[in-house]
Amino acid sequence: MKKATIAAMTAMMAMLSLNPIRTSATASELKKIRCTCYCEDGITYSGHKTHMGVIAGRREDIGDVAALYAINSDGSLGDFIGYFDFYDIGAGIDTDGDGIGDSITKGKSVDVFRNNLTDVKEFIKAYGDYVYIKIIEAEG
Ligand SMILES: [Ca+2]
Repeated sequence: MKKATIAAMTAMMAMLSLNPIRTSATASELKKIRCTCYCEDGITYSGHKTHMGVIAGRREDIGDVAALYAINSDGSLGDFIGYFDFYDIGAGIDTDGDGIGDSITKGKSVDVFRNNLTDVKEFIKAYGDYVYIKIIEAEG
């Protein structure tokens, strides 16, 4: 092989290794969001049984993944909490005074599934009422 061809191939291979082929998943910007917890066992909107790692969100987020991070006391990005599957939906907190929960459907809050009330209290004690969220959209 000619030196130029080898150099071109080497450069191409270097580019490939630096820029591995991305999956088609895309991630939203980090945003602060109200985060509540629930612990009612059951079948989620998506048909999966409730389990740790499930999160309730907007209907259009079903199938996506939420990366949650704590918020430090100064408002900066805190510890990574975990990845959660948007398997469930819900109403949430009433934000417009009509007596009907709407914060989840409006995308103003998410609801994290915990196994029991103790786990709910631990989550809230550890992270408070707000978290940072990044939504990783599933393919398609
Ligand atoms: Ca409402």
